[in-house]
Amino acid sequence: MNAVITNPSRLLILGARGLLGQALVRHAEAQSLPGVLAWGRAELDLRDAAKTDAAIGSSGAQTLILAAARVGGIHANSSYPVEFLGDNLAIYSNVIHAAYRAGVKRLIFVGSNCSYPRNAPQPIAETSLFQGEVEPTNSAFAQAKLAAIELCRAYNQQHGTRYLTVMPTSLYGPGDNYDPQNSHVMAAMIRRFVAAKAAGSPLETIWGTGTPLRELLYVDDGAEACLFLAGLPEAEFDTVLKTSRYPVVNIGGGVERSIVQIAQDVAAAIGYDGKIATDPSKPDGVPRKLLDNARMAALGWQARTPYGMVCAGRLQITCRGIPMPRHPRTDKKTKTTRKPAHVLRPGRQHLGRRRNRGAEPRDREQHVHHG
Ligand code: NAP
Ligand code: UVW
Repeated sequence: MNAVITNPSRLLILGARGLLGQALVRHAEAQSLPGVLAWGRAELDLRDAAKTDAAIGSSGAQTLILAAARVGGIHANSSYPVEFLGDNLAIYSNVIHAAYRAGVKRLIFVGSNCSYPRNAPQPIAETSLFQGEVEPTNSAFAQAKLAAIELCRAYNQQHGTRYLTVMPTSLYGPGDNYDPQNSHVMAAMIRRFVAAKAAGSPLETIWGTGTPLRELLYVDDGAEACLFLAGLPEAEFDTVLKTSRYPVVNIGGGVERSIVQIAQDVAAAIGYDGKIATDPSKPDGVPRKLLDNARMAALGWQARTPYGMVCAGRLQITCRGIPMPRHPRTDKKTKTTRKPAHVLRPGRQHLGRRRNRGAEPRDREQHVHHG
């Protein structure tokens, strides 16, 4: 499985310092793809329409993966819905329009499982899109994704472009964001239990009932799936685009665990032996969001990285990657302490720097992004 792909031509990765973006860069390098461009925000703020148009226009990109977005946890999403909607609408519309003007041949827009209706039948098929209300705690974020999905569909219809949205399930792995306000469930748990173990805490309380289920996919599998789609032969790519009204494909096939189980998995991997309690007064988020992976399976792709013991090994690796806790805004060292990423800057073809993704916990509460 997963072997039959052609190389995406002249690939541009946007959001290259994010969790998924770093994995995309790793895989592009491992496949020795020629002429890959990988940009983070430092190279190009995608909210700036003119600069985005100029940079993508002169990039020579034939294939573009849009993995940049303003991403945050339940707390951040609830506190700053204007920014989550406004920034992401700007990023998505600027990039999609610039890609059209630049004649980009294939665009892979990274959507999210959170854009499906909160009560979608499980496992969630691509045809469930727009069939109900999204989870209110991340509504602004999810609606920006839905607008971008519609925009891709509209460009395909009106201009004959070939823009595809991928809908990954919850990702975890090295390079995750450990900021307590902005982290996804696995990273939030890792941070929490690393700190609990270091403090010798006898009891850790996690938000909500602990019963919601999350499907977890190792980020390298998610990146591999994006590149697999980007490199599909023409006819197969067109079939994926036209399978349903919206040109969308799920990237699932991970393992499903409850929030409490994830906490236990992480605690065991880290060696935290205190008690774990739940706080049902705090929000749960969506009760379940298991993706139907049938379309990817039919194309011959499936997730490779098993959970369980392998996950424990991966978690230990990930934990070792957590830098000494410092707040990025109060300690300039945090911006430059990590190994440089292989990032080619627009117009200046030299290495960029990966930002430090750790942060000082601001409080003892867990603003876990149950995404
Ligand atoms: P992430 O680690 O926060 O990465 C997002 C990246 O977007 C950041 O590294 C940031 O760049 C970049 N960015 C933000 N604002 C930008 C701007 N104005 N201009 C240019 N770049 C900007 O998030 P992720 O987890 O990799 O997620 C990537 C995509 O996958 C998102 O669309 C997310 O919704 C989707 N997704 C993620 C998951 C998951 O579990 N992680 C699941 C499903 C879907 P800098 O670092 O350079 O500032
Ligand atoms: C949410 O689920 C809110 O975000 P992401 O797409 O980053 O997982």
